[in-house]
Amino acid sequence: MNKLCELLQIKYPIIQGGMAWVATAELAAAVSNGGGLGLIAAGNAPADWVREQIKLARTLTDKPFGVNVMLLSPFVDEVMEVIFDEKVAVITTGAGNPGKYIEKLKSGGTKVIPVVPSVALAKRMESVGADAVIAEGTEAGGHIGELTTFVLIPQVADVVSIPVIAAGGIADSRGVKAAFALGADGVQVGTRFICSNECIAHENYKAAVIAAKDRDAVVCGRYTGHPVRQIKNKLTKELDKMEKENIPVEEFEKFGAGSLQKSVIDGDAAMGSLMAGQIAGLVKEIKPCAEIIQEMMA
Ligand code: TUI
Repeated sequence: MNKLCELLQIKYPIIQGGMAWVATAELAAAVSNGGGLGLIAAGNAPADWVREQIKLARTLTDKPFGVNVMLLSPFVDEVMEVIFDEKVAVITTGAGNPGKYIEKLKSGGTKVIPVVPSVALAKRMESVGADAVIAEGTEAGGHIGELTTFVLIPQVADVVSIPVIAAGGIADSRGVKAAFALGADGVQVGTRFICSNECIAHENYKAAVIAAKDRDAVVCGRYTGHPVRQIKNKLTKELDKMEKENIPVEEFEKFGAGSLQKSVIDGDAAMGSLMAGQIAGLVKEIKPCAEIIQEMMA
């Protein structure tokens, strides 16, 4: 049996990316019901919201699912408490080092799978008890690292013995095959699941992903130290202008704050942040999660 499927007790080695606002209990349950691992994205949400979503997901699926924790969230400590209390099967983490939470989570039976943008962090995570790592290339959407999936996966696979999950640029069966050829034990898929029937994102957001061409998912805010990949629109043009003019980072971040909710919930495709990976260019239609998974495993 595949190492990742065995670890997570799932049918297919596909896990869903943690996408703030987009990845609710509905999406998580649909991916898990399709045989992958669905995740609720905690994003910057308060702990009570996360608890409600976990309870909702339990009414929608009897399969394992997880929570994605964004480590820069102001509520991260409370969210970790909820995850411990609710005995969530697995968490993935992003935008930081989850080391200080691992021991307690594992004592409660929660598996911990950090996203790592480098070989060094992959090794460190294995040494502090991570159950697997997600090696995420710069092709991914949202907050990204520097290295491409193609160079990161084999280098991480060479130095850790825990399962390696490839992320960034994977949206069909060719991407899955390539990831396995590079040494991965599984894949994480984000952008492709935005365009699923079960995803609650506004139809304008899904339409923007479908309309995106190969070079449309651009990076903004490199100068802040927290670069974010999103689909080109009025917002990214204004952010690029602010970056060129060297506007203070706090002002830049204040300007972008709340823009993800604008796109995902309000459907504002001009001034909302349309976070998506480079592979958006390959996504052409909206389908049920189970079909997306079947096609990727074909
Ligand atoms: O986290 C993501 N994607 C995200 S988080 C997010 S919310 C946000 N928005 C603006 C700025 C910052 C965050 C939107 N999309 N993907 C996983 C990921 N993790 N990408 C990169 C990293 C990462 C970076 C540094 C993981 C660990 C890390 O470690 C630094 C350290 O502490 O050693």
